[in-house]
Amino acid sequence: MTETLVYVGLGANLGDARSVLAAAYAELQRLPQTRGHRCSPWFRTAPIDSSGPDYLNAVACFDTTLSPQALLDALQRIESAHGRERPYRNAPRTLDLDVLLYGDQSIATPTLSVPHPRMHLRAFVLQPLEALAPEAVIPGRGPVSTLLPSVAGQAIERVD
Ligand code: A4P
Ligand code: MG
Repeated sequence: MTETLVYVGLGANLGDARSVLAAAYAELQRLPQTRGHRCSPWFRTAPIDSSGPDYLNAVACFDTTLSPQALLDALQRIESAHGRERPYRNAPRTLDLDVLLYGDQSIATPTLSVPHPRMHLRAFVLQPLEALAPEAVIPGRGPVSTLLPSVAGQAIERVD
């Protein structure tokens, strides 16, 4: 089966966000049918269209033979294992894992929209993505480097 390079957004703003993100990335590395994992630096970011404490965000990438839906299912299992609850849309969350990019594919099903429909508007996605893959291109939106200036007003700082 063909391998596809996928990008996954990681975010947390409740509880011990550092431990949760570290555990989530370790779990991504253990997912079957995945290899070659890499993770961006971590960033502290102000909530966008959301409330609560600052978020910790990162972007990971890896090669996988999982289908887009199987990947989403795996991400949702990891979220649930970290006590993710969904009281309302954009509620603060212990862990959010989003499929950002699945190769250069555009996907629109009832459960999955790829590229993630809001990723090009968000510094908390674009800045880690650029740090991980400066050459990345968002299908239908363009190179990440050309999108970054439009989100320059959003508060974000790299965490060491
Ligand atoms: N779904 C469709 N497409 C996708 C995709 N590409 N990746 C569906 C993941 N899921 C996708 O998601 C609801 C449903 O979207 C899923 O069941 C899936 O079938 P969810 O994670 O349960 O709900 P959500 O997190 O409230 O929605 P979503 O779309 O992840 O929210 P956003 O738009 O990503 O916003 N501010 C900062 N600073 N940092 C953040 O990380 N995150 C959000 C979440 C808002 N503000 C933030 C941050
Ligand atoms: Mg989500």
